[in-house]
Amino acid sequence: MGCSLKPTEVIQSVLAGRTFQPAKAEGKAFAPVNIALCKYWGKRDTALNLPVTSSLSMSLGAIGAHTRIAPVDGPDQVWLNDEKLTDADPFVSRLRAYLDLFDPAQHYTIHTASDVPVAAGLASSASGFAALVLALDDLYGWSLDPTSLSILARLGSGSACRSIYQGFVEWQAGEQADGMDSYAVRLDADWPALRIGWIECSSAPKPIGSRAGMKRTVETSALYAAWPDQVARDLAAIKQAIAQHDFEALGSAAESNALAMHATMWAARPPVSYWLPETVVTLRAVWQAREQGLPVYATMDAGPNVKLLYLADDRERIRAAFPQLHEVSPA
Ligand code: 2P0
Repeated sequence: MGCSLKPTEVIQSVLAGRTFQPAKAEGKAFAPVNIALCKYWGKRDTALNLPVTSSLSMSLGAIGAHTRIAPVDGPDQVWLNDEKLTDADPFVSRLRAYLDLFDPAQHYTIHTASDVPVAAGLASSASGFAALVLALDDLYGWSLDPTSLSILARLGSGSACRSIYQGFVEWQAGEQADGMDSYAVRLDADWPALRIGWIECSSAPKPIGSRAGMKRTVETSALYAAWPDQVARDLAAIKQAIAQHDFEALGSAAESNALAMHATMWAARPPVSYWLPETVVTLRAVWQAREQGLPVYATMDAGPNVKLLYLADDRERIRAAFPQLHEVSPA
């Protein structure tokens, strides 16, 4: 439907005449990490990061990225967790490519501190791009609404559009070619007892990034055709489970959704596999604990580590069953 736009045209349209005149010396912002309960895997437009399906996530409260940005005359200067990065660093080139979409002539000093554990396989690009957009909005005094901020964050990294909000967040896939209807909304729901933790299976670099992994899956996996229907079912079940605080319904739909996403990857040619032997050992331990009566479910993203879903009341039993658990839940 409609006409596709270039990323620069989307930005011009969203900014609607706002200027690049700083309103203050430095823009500052925080954005949370989000963990998808119903996953985003596959794009219908790679330039605009438009997804094939909607997705639904939970933001992790105070865990995320803190970003400060100030204009400079010289070259860009980028610090990550107090370490100055070189221009050759992939983090810097990705930031620069994104900032070029706004104004290629403007350079910045950027400080980002991420309290996402580096080895966690928790999507740090999502909180990073969301914090960057919020910091630009602060610097230039744009006062954009959350929908506009979500669209801008999506152009940096798809899942970043969900990190504009706390709580439960749905990224509505939209249908338009220009993606102006593809942004995140916060669900009118909360569930303070719901917890997320993670178990490290490996800190080794991933064999393939999620961007290339999802492209290969869409292009070559015979199972990908079934993915949109699976998402439609899981999304409905997860939204209902959140509304009713039905933990078993939530956990079972979220776990099945994550495993189905990985099944589409395994069927790609060549296969996209993030799993290691430790991943399988951990998943089997989760299933065994559940069989023995412990309410715990697993979810996984584009990496070998396993995230656990559980309720606050079961925390001590979960810690006893999984002593290696890192608790990251919003609390
Ligand atoms: C998600 N992931 O929903 C899914 C589950 C990984 C597995 O969003 O190319 O870094 O920047 O749009 O957002 C990771 O993909 O990809 C991701 P781009 P992104 O959380």
